[in-house]
Amino acid sequence: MSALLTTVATIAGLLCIFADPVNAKPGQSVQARDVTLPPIPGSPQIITNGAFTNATYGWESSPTGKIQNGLYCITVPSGSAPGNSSYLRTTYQFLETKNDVYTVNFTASSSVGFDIIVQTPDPPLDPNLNTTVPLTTTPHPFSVTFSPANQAPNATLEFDLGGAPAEAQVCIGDVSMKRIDRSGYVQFVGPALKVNQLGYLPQGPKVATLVANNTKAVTWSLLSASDSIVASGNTTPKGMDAASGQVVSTIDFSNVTQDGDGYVLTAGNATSYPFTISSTVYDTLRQDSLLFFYQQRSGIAIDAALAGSQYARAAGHVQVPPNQGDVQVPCQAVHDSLIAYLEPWTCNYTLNVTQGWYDAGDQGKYVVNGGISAAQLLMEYERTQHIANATNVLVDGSLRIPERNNGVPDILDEARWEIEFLLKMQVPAGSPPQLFNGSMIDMSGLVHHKMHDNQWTPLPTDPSQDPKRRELHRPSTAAALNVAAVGAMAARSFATYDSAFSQQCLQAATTAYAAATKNPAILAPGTDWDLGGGAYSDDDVTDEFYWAAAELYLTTGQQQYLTDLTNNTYHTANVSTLFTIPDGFSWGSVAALAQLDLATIPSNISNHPAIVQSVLDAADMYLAVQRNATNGYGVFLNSYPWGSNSNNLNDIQVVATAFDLSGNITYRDAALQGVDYVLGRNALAFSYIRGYGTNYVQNVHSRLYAHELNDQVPQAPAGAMSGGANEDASDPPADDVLQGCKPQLCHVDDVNSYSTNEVAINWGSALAWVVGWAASQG
Ligand SMILES: *[C@@H]1O[C@H](CO)[C@@H](O)[C@H](O)[C@H]1NC(C)=O
Ligand SMILES: *[C@@H]1O[C@H](CO)[C@@H](O)[C@H](O)[C@H]1NC(C)=O
Ligand SMILES: *[C@@H]1O[C@H](CO)[C@@H](O)[C@H](O)[C@H]1NC(C)=O
Ligand SMILES: *[C@@H]1O[C@H](CO)[C@@H](O)[C@H](O)[C@H]1NC(C)=O
Ligand SMILES: *[C@@H]1O[C@H](CO)[C@@H](O)[C@H](O)[C@H]1NC(C)=O
Ligand SMILES: *[C@@H]1O[C@H](CO)[C@@H](O)[C@H](O)[C@H]1NC(C)=O
Ligand SMILES: *[C@@H]1O[C@H](CO)[C@@H](O)[C@H](O)[C@H]1NC(C)=O
Ligand SMILES: *[C@@H]1O[C@H](CO)[C@@H](O)[C@H](O)[C@H]1NC(C)=O
Ligand SMILES: *[C@@H]1O[C@H](CO)[C@@H](O)[C@H](O)[C@H]1NC(C)=O
Ligand SMILES: *[C@@H]1O[C@H](CO)[C@@H](O)[C@H](O)[C@H]1NC(C)=O
Ligand SMILES: *[C@@H]1O[C@H](CO)[C@@H](O)[C@H](O)[C@H]1NC(C)=O
Ligand SMILES: *[C@@H]1O[C@H](CO)[C@@H](O)[C@H](O)[C@H]1NC(C)=O
Ligand SMILES: [Ca+2]
Ligand SMILES: [Ca+2]
Repeated sequence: MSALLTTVATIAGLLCIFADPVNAKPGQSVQARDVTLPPIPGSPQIITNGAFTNATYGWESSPTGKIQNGLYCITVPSGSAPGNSSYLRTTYQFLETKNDVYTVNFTASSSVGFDIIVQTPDPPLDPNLNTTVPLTTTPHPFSVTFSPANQAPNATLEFDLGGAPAEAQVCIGDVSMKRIDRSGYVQFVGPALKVNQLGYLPQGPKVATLVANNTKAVTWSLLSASDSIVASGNTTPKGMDAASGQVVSTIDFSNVTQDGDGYVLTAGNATSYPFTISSTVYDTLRQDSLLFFYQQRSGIAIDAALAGSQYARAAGHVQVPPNQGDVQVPCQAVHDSLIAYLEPWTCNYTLNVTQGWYDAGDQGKYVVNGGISAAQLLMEYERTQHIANATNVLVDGSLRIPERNNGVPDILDEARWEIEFLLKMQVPAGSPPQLFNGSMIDMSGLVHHKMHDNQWTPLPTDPSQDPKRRELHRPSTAAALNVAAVGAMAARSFATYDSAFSQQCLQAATTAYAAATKNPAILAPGTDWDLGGGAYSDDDVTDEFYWAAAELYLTTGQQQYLTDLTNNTYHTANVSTLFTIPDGFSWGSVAALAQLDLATIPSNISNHPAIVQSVLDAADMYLAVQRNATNGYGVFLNSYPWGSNSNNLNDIQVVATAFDLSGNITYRDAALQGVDYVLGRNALAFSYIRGYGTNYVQNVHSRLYAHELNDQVPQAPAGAMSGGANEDASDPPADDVLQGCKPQLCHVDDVNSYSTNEVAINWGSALAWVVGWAASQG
């Protein structure tokens, strides 16, 4: 998850207009939340004496100026260089909070027209505001909005007046700065009748949720696009849904199997959003969920002909200025590694670590998160090789990616873009020893945990324009085991298409596994955080050892890996240890991935029936969550952590695999119902998937798609998924508008809400696996 990726923004010189944060649709009734919100702090004036009513108090200038008609006027000499040789500035005792939003207003004129710079410098970090405004002889009001990349206490606001073409009298007044005021925000929860806004499979379950503050059944009707009643019945009152605090009833119209678009459900006064019934309802999303990965690619130009002109961009991080990475990337500089590892770790080589996918809303590349993401794509492919009646539809030519028509299934091509990056992160054989806990040790064959900028970059940032130093962080056992597991998986799937690459993957995997076995406790620490990236720390790598041994055994059949995996404590652990609620599995808890593959992929393992049973038991555990009387939305969640949509989807992968293994239709129906949640059958009647449904996500947190901050960049492409409700949401918009929220309502569709609305590859891979499976049920 990108939970630890507290992303931030320097919006240098960004003038922007904000979309109305209230995502209300005309003609729809709006239910206000019934929790009482504490007052929002408001937006007090940040600048002291900005109207110069108290002489020059709080301001300093060079040269000295004087107050004239309520403006501060300075005679600026000609010829001085642009910059701060001549300036007017004030310092405010105020914290500029990263990812919050500020507006600065002022009025200015100059006797000689020229451009001045308005800045909030905070060296050595980039200024949060750095913009140019054109002065003319007429006093003109200016308004500049910016969203800080960096926390800046006691920042300075500075008007840099150098660069006048001739001696000029510059006058500035009415300086005002305020934080965004969200006090008018009303959360939109959509119509009271919540459906999967994309639609339902004809031969699948069809369940909707009605929010109605009573416990009596009411009549529901299903209307076709031509308004005729197709079916009707009575709602089933469920009482209070614990996660939303809403009193709900459910509607089951599973027996309707007639294809059609534009169906709506009605009950009481409520009318649902429209939806489709079709066996192909998931087919387009199956592709779009994978195109998200193409658009996250590093090291390759994104082709307008494939992605659409609005998503075309130059290759990111190929060391074409201003990029410093990712072709010869050094290890972290000692002044930062002292903070990250409490000792001066570094290395004296550079690696070419181009390619891979940008992790999330940021542009770092993290091996453990890239590992699980590539693994889920490989699992989506491998499922079609081993499960009866499942066929790979994501064949060569099926996706709009550069490798269409190269003879290799496109889903494998997409995974390979990440796998090639993962292999490049391996410490070269024979590398000099590196510092760990005071000793110099041989880390050859281990894998660098991550690579990213040494400081946060603004929203938006085009990856080709990122000027920051990119750095390798310390190798870790967990990263090595990810490469071992994913390398082994890739070796299997690529064997028939590219035996050289298959061999290369297996070689990297066995080398990484051996290095991890030799160095079993080089852990990624939580202290390696906020230096331009997230920590992805993990204190327990027993599960990573289990996953790596399982995948290497499935690929090679070798006794050494079988011995290691059967001896691993996870092999016979309780189902609730192997598969956790609500996580299912995650980048740091991968034991379940081992069991899913040991159950699915043929091998000679002796306790195969027990492993299959373990997956079925896990599915039963999730079914109990879904069927809990207090769960009105059919979701596999009983808590809502950061990226909760991915937790639900990973749980679905387990339940769907239980169906694949057993053919038991109960698992199939449960899994399909779980998918409805992310597409709108939720307390917010909100589709978290861009372009799918009616009321879908607009403002995901991403440097690529920060349209809300700059209309020169696009909104996210169809198929991009928001992380979703987070009961511990904390970021500037969430802190303003989600105080006291019920877990399932803790979401705000705001570009700065990284804790509820970010995109991430490991969430996208969960979506891809699940919709690939759901599409196969049509
Ligand atoms: C006005 O300026 C004086 C210093 O010249 C300062 O002592 C005083 O606090 C200021 N008044 C206000 C209201 O800021
Ligand atoms: C401010 O922006 C200008 C032009 O965009 C750039 O030349 C300058 O280096 C920036 N200043 C800082 C301190 O980053
Ligand atoms: C900010 O200014 C206040 C008041 O002058 C001071 O107490 C505080 O230490 C300053 N904070 C920082 C981080 O400089
Ligand atoms: C800036 O000016 C606009 C337009 O007059 C006004 O709506 C806004 O509140 C002002 N903002 C600040 C921070 O003074
Ligand atoms: C729902 O019913 C409860 C108990 O009857 C009542 O306290 C509450 O105000 C009602 N809520 C709404 C939104 O009508
Ligand atoms: C499905 O069941 C409902 C309620 O039990 C009934 O009204 C409807 O006619 C049935 N529809 C079909 C297509 O069988
Ligand atoms: C339905 O709408 C009518 C008229 O707008 C209103 O009087 C009634 O209370 C509503 N019923 C419910 C259950 O909301
Ligand atoms: C870095 O890797 C890329 C992709 O594999 C390759 O095209 C490029 O030539 C490499 N650059 C160097 C300097 O090795
Ligand atoms: C595969 O499809 C056949 C024919 O549709 C069906 O009889 C069989 O049950 C299916 N098997 C599984 C495991 O779904
Ligand atoms: C790299 O570091 C090792 C030991 O830390 C040292 O022996 C070696 O000379 C260094 N190589 C270079 C090229 O600096
Ligand atoms: C099994 O694991 C234990 C530690 O959990 C270890 O001490 C033992 O050597 C391992 N046995 C084998 C055969 O690898
Ligand atoms: C059902 O959910 C409630 C509320 O989340 C929880 O307290 C209870 O333990 C759950 N019951 C079961 C059987 O899981
Ligand atoms: Ca292909
Ligand atoms: Ca772990």
